Amino acid sequence: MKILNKKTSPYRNQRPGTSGLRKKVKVFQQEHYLENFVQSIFANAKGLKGHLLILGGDGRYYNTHAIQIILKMSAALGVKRVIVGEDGLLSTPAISCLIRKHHAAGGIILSASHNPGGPEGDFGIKFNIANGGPAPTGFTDAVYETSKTLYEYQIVDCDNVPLDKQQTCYIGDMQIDVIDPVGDYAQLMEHLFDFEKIKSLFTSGLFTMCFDAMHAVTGPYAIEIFNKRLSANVGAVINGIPREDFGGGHPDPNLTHARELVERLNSGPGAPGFGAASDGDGDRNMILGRNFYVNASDSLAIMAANAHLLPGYRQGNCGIARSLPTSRAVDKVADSLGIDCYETPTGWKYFGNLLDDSRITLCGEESFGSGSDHIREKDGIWAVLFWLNLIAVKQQSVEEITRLHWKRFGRHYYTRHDYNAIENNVAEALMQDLRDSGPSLTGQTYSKNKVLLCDDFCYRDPVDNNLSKNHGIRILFEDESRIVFRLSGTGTEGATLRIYIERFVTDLSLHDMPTQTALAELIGIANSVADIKNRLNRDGPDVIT
Ligand code: VG1
Ligand code: CO
Repeated sequence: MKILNKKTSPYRNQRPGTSGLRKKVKVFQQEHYLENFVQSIFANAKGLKGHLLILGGDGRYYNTHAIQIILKMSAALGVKRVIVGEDGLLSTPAISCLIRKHHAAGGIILSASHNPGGPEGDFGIKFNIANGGPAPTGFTDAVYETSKTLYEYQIVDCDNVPLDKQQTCYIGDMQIDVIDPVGDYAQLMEHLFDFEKIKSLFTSGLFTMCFDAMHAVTGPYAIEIFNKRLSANVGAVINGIPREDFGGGHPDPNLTHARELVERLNSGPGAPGFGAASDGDGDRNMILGRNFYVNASDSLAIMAANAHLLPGYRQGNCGIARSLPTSRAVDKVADSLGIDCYETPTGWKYFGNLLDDSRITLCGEESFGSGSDHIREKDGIWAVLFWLNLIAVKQQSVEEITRLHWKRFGRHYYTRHDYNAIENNVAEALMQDLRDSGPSLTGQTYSKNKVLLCDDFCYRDPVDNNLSKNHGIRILFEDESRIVFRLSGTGTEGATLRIYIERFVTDLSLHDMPTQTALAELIGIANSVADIKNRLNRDGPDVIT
């Protein structure tokens, strides 16, 4: 085995964001760009040498190219064995599952999640640690520091490894197992949910579903689990073949991007009773009923309130966590169950310690993400199975389950307004001004609604005591309404401003308003407090979810 010492020079823009390093494909195609970042990971991931690495991605353009490079660099590092998905495919939750199942030292995930793919699209790379979850910020900060002074990397000079069939091969002493990407994950799902009961929904002939894999990585998982193991109806999986460019679409499961699915669910009495979609790397989910949309924060709350009804969660929740911008619907459930509810910064990495320390069972984010202690990533197919199992147990529709939940706990109207590709300095100034003016908002009244608190969210991890700051400006009102402002950490073009708005309504007669109408007053307050119109010079948000 011939190890080459390659000379390189550092790139200055390799700081990982909310979920790994994400850049345009064109950026990753610069000479040594990917190699530099991988070497920076290897320099900090001390456990990899002599151990097992899990490797795969969401199938987007550049995925297999990156896998070949990483395999050759892993052999140069002295990794003992690599498990890689056939055709280079592994969903993010499947990688988390495999790391845990095979006691790997870590995993590398190649994905830019819900960002578009193809040569003009985005690419990304993320390192997960031995617990199966995203590396914590201490690690990603260290990787960034290394990348700034990196002048050399090591790679084996050898042929590409065939990834198109399941087999075992070697680079030098390093064993490479090309495996079925679905098997281990599907087995874990069977352990958590009552597949027989879900199957009886479909065999009754009265229930149909439609899952939109959005031409991304969940296609093979959905076909194996929904079609083969659960005998779902014909047409249960659409867009099920992964493509390098996601069929030219945007693999983001929301009402804007999963339009084909939404149209099917809204197509009248013959429409499927259940609809769902996942994102590029399979960790997100959107849940729909016939002509009915469940927002992700409500979905988390409903799961938390009903978990004890499902086989994998019979013992109930030991606690719950949600990210800061996620609505407080789940807090009401935690209150009623008498368990802790943790509020964390955005990004799954902040749930890892809480899960490892058995402080929480379920956790989730407003951005179409939910998960549990079964792995250390959010999990799209898992959420779909959770809902299917719940429907099978309750024998109620998605809409009935959701409305009864609102009746019991109150309804949290919720929306997120995104302004994309803003100039960085404009976005930074907007946030800084909010930070500066925040304290003076406390005590002020807007449309009879008093501001109880305005601050920049800080989080002290209760397990390792680490403090992390500046995670978003939150304005809390007396009537439990809330506005949160933060900048995205996953975009690849300028800055993205996210404004999250929620309002809590207990009065049943007010549970039928269109969301944007119910929130109109608060949206107005948010826009005026941040002076959106003047600063951004736009008519409205680019994406509303
Ligand atoms: C977004 C979401 C966040 C999520 C992250 C990764 O981050 O808001 O909730 O954890 O994407 O999701 P940001 O910083 O752009 O708001 V994904 O499916 O990568 O894996
Ligand atoms: Co994702």
